[in-house]
Amino acid sequence: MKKLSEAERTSFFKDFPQWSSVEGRDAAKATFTFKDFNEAFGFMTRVALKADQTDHHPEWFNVYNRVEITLTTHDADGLSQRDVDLAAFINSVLT
Ligand code: HBI
Repeated sequence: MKKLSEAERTSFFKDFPQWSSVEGRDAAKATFTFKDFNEAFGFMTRVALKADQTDHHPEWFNVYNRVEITLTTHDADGLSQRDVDLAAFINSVLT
């Protein structure tokens, strides 16, 4: 797995405005807020099944209706196309 190029990284953050870069780390983070825990966990379940299928897993943290997600590719030590694909899937689940 190779890291995104500088140009690919720039277009990722432009095309996925919910995601922002992480201080001191080649990663992207976003926070999503839902109506309640049921909706938050329903979302997490969809993302979890996708992560399992693709063998690419988010770092995430949930409190009640809030889900904080960090995407990075440990095997590449930075953002890769796999993170872009998972961010696109997350967007498709949200809309
Ligand atoms: N998930 N985010 C992320 N990054 C990885 O590099 C990764 C993963 N899930 C599984 C996985 N790598 C496997 O290829 C093994 O390294 C466990």
